[in-house]
Amino acid sequence: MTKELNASPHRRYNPLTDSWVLVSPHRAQRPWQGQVEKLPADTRPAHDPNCYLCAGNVRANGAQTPDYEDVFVFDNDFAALLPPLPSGEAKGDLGPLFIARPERGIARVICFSPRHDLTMAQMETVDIRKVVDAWVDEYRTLGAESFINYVQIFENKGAIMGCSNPHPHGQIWAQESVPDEPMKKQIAQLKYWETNKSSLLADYIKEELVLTERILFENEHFVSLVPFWAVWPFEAMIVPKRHLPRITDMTDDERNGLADAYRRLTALYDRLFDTSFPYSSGIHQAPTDGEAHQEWHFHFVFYPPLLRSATVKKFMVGYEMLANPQRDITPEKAAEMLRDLLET
Ligand code: H2U
Repeated sequence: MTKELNASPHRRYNPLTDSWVLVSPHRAQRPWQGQVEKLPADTRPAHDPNCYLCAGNVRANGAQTPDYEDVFVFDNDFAALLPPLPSGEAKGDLGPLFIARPERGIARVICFSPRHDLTMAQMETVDIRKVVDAWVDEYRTLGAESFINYVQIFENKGAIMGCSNPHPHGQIWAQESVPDEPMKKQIAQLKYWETNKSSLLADYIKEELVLTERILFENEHFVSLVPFWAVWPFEAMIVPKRHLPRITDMTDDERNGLADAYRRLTALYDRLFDTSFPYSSGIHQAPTDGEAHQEWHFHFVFYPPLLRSATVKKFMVGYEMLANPQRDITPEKAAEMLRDLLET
C-alpha cells in the first residue's frame, strides 16, 4: 500500500493534530553540502562538582541539592510559570487585537539519576522505572492543584536541542490552560471518540500491528513505532496497548513496560548514528481539569533532530516555516533503519 504511495510526492494527514506533512521520497538521495554540526565531546565524570544537578551540589541560585540516590524532583529555580501571586493577577486583554491572559503554573526539574555520565538509554530498566514512578507522582500531585489543568512532562536531550546541562534530566511544566499541541490532540480524539465510540490511538495501533512496516518493537503493554504522519526523520511514538487516558491509570506491570520501551527506543536511537542521540520527548495525556477525558489515549512522542548522521540535522526552515512540514526519507524507511538495529 505505502509502496505505491512512496513512488511520488504526497501529503500525509496526522489525525491526532489535524495537520499535514509533505513527503518527497525521491529527494532522499540529494547531495548534502550544508551545515555539519560539531559532535560534543562526551567524557563526563560520574559526578561533576560544577554541575547544578549533581547530588550534593549547590545550584545556580544558591539552593542546596541533597545527596539523592535515585530520582530527584525540585521546583525549577528559573521557572517559566509561577503559582498564584498573593498580590493578585496581571491584567488581562488590552483589546480584541491585544489579547493576553494571566497564566499560573508550576515548573519542576526532574533529575533521572545522580550519575552525571548516564542517559536514559544507558540506565537500567529498574532505574527508569523509578523515573516513571516520579512522573506518575508529579502528574497526580500537580494535577490535584485547583489551578493546574494540564501537566506537560518532557525530556529535552542534547546540546543540539538547546539542553543546558548534560546531566540526565527532564522537566515538568504544569499550568492553568491546556497548551496548543495537547489541545489539538484533545479536539481530534474527542471528535473520533464521539463518532466511533473508540480510542483513535487504540484503533490506529491495532492497524499498525497488522501492517508492521512502521513498528519498531512491542512488549506486553506498549508499542513503539514511527507514525504514518511523522514529521521529523526518526520521529517515534510509544503507545500503550490498553486505552489509558493518563499515566496514573497504568498498572504496576505497565509502568515496567513503559520503562522497558523508553530504554529500548532510546538505546536504538543511540545505535543509529553511533552517538548519544538528541531528542525532545514527552507525554501527551488527559488534562487535569477534573473531567474523565475518556477520549484521551496517553502516549509518548519523540522528536529527534538528526537526519543523516550524528552531525547532520534536519532544519525546519523555508517551506516548513512558511507552509508545511516536509520530509524526504519516508517513515517506513526510517522504521526499517531503526528496526535493523534492534537488540538481539
Ligand atoms: P534544560 O537543560 O532542558 O534547559 O533544563 C534545565 C533546567 O534546570 C532549566 O529549566 C533549571 C533551568 O531553569 N535549573 C535550575 O532550576 N537550577 C539550577 O541551578 C540550574 C538549572
